[in-house]
Amino acid sequence: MDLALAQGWFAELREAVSWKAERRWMYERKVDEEEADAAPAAILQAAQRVVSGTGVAFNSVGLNRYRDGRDSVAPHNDHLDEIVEGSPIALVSLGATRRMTIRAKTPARRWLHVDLEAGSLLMMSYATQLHYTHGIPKTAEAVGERISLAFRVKPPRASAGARGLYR
Ligand SMILES: O=C(O)CCC(=O)C(=O)O
Repeated sequence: MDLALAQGWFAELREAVSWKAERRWMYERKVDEEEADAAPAAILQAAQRVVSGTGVAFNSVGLNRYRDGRDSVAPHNDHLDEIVEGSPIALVSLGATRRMTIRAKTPARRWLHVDLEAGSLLMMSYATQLHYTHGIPKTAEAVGERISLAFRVKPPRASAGARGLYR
């Protein structure tokens, strides 16, 4: 993706989103729902690009904000009861590059590192969640702020909250 676009989305989301601590603020929506107006434009644009580029009908996006190298996400797999079976997860990265560690759950626990650069899209398959953990470790390096958008396909009931767009 164009770096200038990624930088624009980053700047908009920093301002428009009421961040709680450093992470996790969840929008649940369908791209064509009328409540879509309530989401920041950057989220709608990103959702449209990710849906059209991947062909996957993502209907949920979770936001994570890493203020600096001390903010991290422990190794985990996504809650499989909260996503449609077989559906992938897409991560869009904005801001500073952070390194993700992906590690097999079973011996010999093979691992790999992926540098998540601004404007990049990382797709993780459903099977990845069964067999691997992923996390963003802390780093002592002087890194700037990062925001990631995690797109998921949630079952209809889980995505139809009382408040429609938000959950
Ligand atoms: O920030 C990221 O790219 C990873 C986020 C993550 O692991 C998650 O939302 O489950």
